[in-house]
Order: sequence, then structure tokens, then C-alpha cells
Amino acid sequence: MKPQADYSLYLVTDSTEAILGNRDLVEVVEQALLGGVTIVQYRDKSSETGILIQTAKALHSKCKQRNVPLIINDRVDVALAVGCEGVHLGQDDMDLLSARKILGDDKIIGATVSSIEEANIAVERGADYLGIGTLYATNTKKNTKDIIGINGIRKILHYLNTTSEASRKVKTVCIGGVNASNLQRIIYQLYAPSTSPSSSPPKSIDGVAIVSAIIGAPDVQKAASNLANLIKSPPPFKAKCKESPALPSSPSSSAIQEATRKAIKTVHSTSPLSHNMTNLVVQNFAASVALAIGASPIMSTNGDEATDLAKLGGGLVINMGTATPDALTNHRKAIVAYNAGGGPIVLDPVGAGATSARKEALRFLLASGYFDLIKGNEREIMAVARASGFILDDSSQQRGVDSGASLFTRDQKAYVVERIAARERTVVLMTGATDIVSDGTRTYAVSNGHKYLGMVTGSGCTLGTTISAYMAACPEDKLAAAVAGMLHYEIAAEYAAEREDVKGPGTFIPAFIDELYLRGVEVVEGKDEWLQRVK
Ligand code: 3NM
Ligand code: MG
Repeated sequence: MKPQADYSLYLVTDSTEAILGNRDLVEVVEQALLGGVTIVQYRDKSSETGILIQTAKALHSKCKQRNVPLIINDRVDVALAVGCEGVHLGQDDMDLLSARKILGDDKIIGATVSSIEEANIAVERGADYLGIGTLYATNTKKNTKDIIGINGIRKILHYLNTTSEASRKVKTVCIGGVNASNLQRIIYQLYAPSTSPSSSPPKSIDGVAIVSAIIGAPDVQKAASNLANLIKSPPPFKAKCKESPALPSSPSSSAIQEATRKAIKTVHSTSPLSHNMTNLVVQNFAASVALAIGASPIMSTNGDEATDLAKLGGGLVINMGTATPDALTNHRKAIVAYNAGGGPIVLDPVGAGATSARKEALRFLLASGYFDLIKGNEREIMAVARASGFILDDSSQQRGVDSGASLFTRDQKAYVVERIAARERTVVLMTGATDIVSDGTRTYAVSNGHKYLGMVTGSGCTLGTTISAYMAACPEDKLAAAVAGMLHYEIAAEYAAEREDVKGPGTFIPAFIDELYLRGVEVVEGKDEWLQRVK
């Protein structure tokens, strides 16, 4: 019978100086087994056959003690000589059918794939599992074919889920650049959402394959056991989410008012940090808005500060408005720090469709981590749809950072917003005369606001600032937090625009900051009739 395998923490070995150093591979693998790796692949591209067999035998005896399957990379002959549980074949190795003929049906055969076509062939030829990669660029293997990212892996998983009985059954692991800081969100992001609320979710990735984060670790057992624990626990940014959401799918106005009232009070009583890595144009305005809503702003663009700031329980805004290579490096550091700490991150892909540098920057940021909210105008969200692989044509060209005339009906927008939210497993907000916000299952349209908001610089950016504070203060239901922030912000804009002394966008700005402040204080004091304006 074919051995049962748990693919969740798949160790791939490396015997090079750069990763193994001068340590003994068998001892290192033993440490990894003690730490909890669930399957081991012996991968050694340079040793002589005699050494390969000798080492594989020693590894097999360690693995057997813990009932962990041992797989040999490339070398069917070595696997046969050792009598271990299987082989792993790259695209340039022996073909699967020949290997199956030699090894028989009781051995595990895995295949490296980086495309739907390769996955299709491997499944047809009877692979038991697929090593899908390369997820992220890695120093461990320089000659990888393609860096396919989360989206490339998603596409293959989607294909497997929707093609045949055999493709639904094949096991999957992803490989390339997986480590303790990105593992939880990779698993989270590769969870395949249901295509309809009633159907059960399709199968997701079965495991992560790791080389350097285990073999190259100073304490191998500790590294492996840390990774094994991370696999079993929800990512930090989900830890505070409640099963039952604050808002239902079709909330009544009074339910929205109640949830918003509660959120405004929580922001005021907790004064969450809003850490803005934002463009030069809006720094001052964003800081004033954060203070006015009762939050505490910090405008640090230095990624090295983010580790400390992420511990303060606040939220982060990544605004792509000044996306220089230097800024992007700092953004990535901050994203990793907030993902690890669990604080919410708002991504504002300013002008994302306008230039190829910005399209590239958006891809880079989406690959850097998990965002709790992605917000933008219609053009920007369409650019996100392209970057996340949901819309495949790359033809549309955004002019400047303003939204331009709408090209879509409200239903079409709602569909796109909902699908990106489901794909990215996050909240997506498309701003406009009517804002559309969704977490992939619940989708709402909010019609509050005023046209002056569209006539002042940074109103979109500072809405992001506002929502970062709301999500930090109210992490139990991030969609409800986003809606509360939107309503506080947009209804305040309506009151500001109605003031007698406001004559246009210039006089609107100070009045708006006043109203943001006053409306919050009114809620705290129980004078919150204004919330009845929710549209
Ligand atoms: N195969 P690390 S990437 C062995 O893409 C291997 O097929 C890859 O190493 C592929 O965990 C890779 O140190 C190396 O990034 C992964
Ligand atoms: Mg190979």
C-alpha cells in the first residue's frame, strides 16, 4: 500500500556549504524531525551515487523512527536502492510514467510544476503530489524557471479544483522563499474560497516545502517546531476576528447605526495609532484627520521603525503615491512587521494603473504580505484586479491619479469588488459617488459623502488613514470597522459642506476637520442623531 503522507511541513534538504555549513546532514534532519517536519525530501545535486545511497539510508532510518516518509529528489535508482517511500521529479528528470513503471504503485511520486500545463501533465501521469513553485525568489535555487507568486499558485490550485476527480485529489505543496515570517499569511492567502456561499470550500494548499528556513537555521529543531506551530495557528491578523460578524449580509439601517456608534466610541476610548507611510502631498492632512477622529497619527516612512511601531496595537497605511524603489523597500519591511504583529494594513494603490512602474510596484506590494483593506477609486481597483490575476487583459491605461469617468455599472463594480475581496481574502473598497465595499461574502454600497471630497487632494488617502484606525480599534469584524470609518468620514463631509461659511473645496477642508472631530465627540456624548443620515 502507498504510505499515507502528511504534507503540511515538507522539508527539502540541502547539502551546500551556504545552507548546511559544516554540519552533518543526518544530524540536522534528525533535529528537524524532532521539531515536527512531516515529510522529508533528500535533495543533493552534487554527491556521488555511493554517498547518496549511504546518506539516504541513514536518513531513512531516522525518518522511519518517526513514521515520516522519505522522498529522494531526481534519483529513482537511489530510492530503489534504499527502499524509501518515493521520489520527487523535476521537469528535467526522468518522466513520471517511466518512474512509475520502475517504482510501482506503492511509492509516492511528486512533481515540480510551475504552470497549469505542467500540472495537467503531472496529474494525468499519476503524480501523487505537486510541488508548485517558485513562489518567491530564493537564494537556495537560483536557476528556477518562473517566480509565480501567490497568484500563480492560486491559478494552478483553481485549475486542479475545477478540472477532474484526479486533479482534485492530488496533493499540493508550494515552494520557494517560505519562512517563519510569511508562512501563515501564505497559507491564508492560498486558502481557496468557495465560489458560492452555499458550497463547501475547495481544497487548498496541503503544505509548504522549505529548505533554508529549516536547514540553514542556527537551531534546526526550534526552527522546525516554530514553523509547525505557525501552521497550526491562525495568522495574527485573524486572531481577533470573531466568528459571528458585527454586521449581517443585509443589515438594517439601525444595525449599521448601532455598529458605527459602537466603533466610534471605541476609537475615541482607545485612540489607536495610525501609522502612515504616505505620499508627500497628504502627510499633513492625514495627520490632522487622524487626530480629529480621535486616533493617534505617526507619519514614519522608515521601514526599520515599523517593527517597534507594529507592537503598539495600531494600524498601518501603505500609500503608493510616492512609490520610489526606496519607499517600496521600506513598505515591505513595514508590511512584514505588521503582518507578524497582527495590526491591520490598509493598501492605497494610488494611481496604480497610471504607469508601468506603478503597476510593478503594486505587484511587488501584493507579493509582500497580507492587506486587511485594499482601497482605491475605480481605475485603481481595476489595476488591483489585473495585478491579482482576476482580470487578465492588461490594456486599460489610467491617466493621472484621479478616477476619471466611470466605465462600469454599479452591479459590475460590485461584482469585481466582491470577487477581488474573495480572492485576496480581504476587504476591498472602491470609492466613488457610491462606495462599494466587500469582504467577499458581504457587499455593501454606501452613498454618503459630498462632491467636495473629490475636489480636495488626499481625501481618498485620509479615508484610508481613518479606516486603519477603525480596523485597529475594532478588529473583530474588519468589514464593519471599515463601514464605520467610511460613515464617520463621509457624513462629516456632508455636514461640513452644508456649513454657511463653506463656499467651495478650499473652505471645506478646515470645516471638514472640525466636523470629523465634532461628530465623534457627539457620539461619545450620546448626541448621535446624525448617524440617521446613513445612506
Ligand atoms: N525548488 P527555500 S525553489 C528546491 O521552484 C526548490 O521548484 C524550487 O528553498 C522550485 O525554502 C527551491 O530556501 C528552493 O527558499 C526553496
Ligand atoms: Mg530535479
